[in-house]
Amino acid sequence: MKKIFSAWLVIASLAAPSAAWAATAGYWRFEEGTNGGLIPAGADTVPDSSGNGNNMRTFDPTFTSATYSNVVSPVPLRSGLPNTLSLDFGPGGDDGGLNDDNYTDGKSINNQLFSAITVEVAFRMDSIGGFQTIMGKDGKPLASSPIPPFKLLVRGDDYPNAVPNQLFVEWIDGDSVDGSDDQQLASGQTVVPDTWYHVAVTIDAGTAALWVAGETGGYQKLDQITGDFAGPLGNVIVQSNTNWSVGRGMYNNGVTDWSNAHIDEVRISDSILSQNQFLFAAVPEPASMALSLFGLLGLTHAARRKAA
Ligand SMILES: [Ca+2]
Ligand SMILES: [Ca+2]
Ligand SMILES: [Ca+2]
Repeated sequence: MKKIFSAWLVIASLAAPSAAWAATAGYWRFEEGTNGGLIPAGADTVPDSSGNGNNMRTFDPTFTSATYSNVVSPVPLRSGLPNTLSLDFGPGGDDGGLNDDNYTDGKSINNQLFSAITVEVAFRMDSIGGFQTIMGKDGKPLASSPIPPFKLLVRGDDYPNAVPNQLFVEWIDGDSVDGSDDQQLASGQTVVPDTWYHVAVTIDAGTAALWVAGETGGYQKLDQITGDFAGPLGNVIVQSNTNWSVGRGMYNNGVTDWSNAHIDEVRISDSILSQNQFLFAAVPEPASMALSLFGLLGLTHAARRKAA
């Protein structure tokens, strides 16, 4: 028994270094408010729970504040932390406009260069129609393109492949010189309202992937591309000292594409997280559960035989 225990310790310590490499750059949980309440005026009003001080703010809560809501994802967080509030963007709360956002005004994450990145967010559309950005990074890094550094949105058209209202990710990679550095991932599925989607976008120097889990089932890799994404400093997203934003995006250097959606648990990590490190404890369908259980039983059986 002791032997087995120390063997596990060795395995655990071997595994530890890679776990330590993964660091959270920013994690906005929206747990700080009260149901039905607004974001207060001023700086640092939407705290970053990563400890890195990348707090967000809203522009002016008389009209740009999302409303704290107790409508949250039915899928629990992998961390085991309770999730009680999201932010409801769009009409209602402060005013009737589609004009809510919050952003990392002047924070260090704006300048952070990622040699690998995982961007995670959960959202539930309150309505579908038009281009609606869930989160993004502001700016217009290329003279030849209106695209901001990063944008995760539900499209208002049927691009690509004639699939209406897809989840779409677009970013300008690190060695940005022209429009060919505008990279895209698409879900291939129409987003429907009143349903939670849990998204993880992973980008390193050579591969980018779009993972999505719904309200049931595990995370699924819906798209993957390969390319040359790293810039001279190793950064896989173009260098630009601009805000990360939630609730809207940018186009041609102007704020736009506001969303009517509940958005929650936004996390940016400085490495590629694996499927079993993603934010939500999305459980695979019974069929694949049975398969992995079968695999486990097989392993136990093999171990027994070895022991015997
Ligand atoms: Ca939350
Ligand atoms: Ca508003
Ligand atoms: Ca809304």
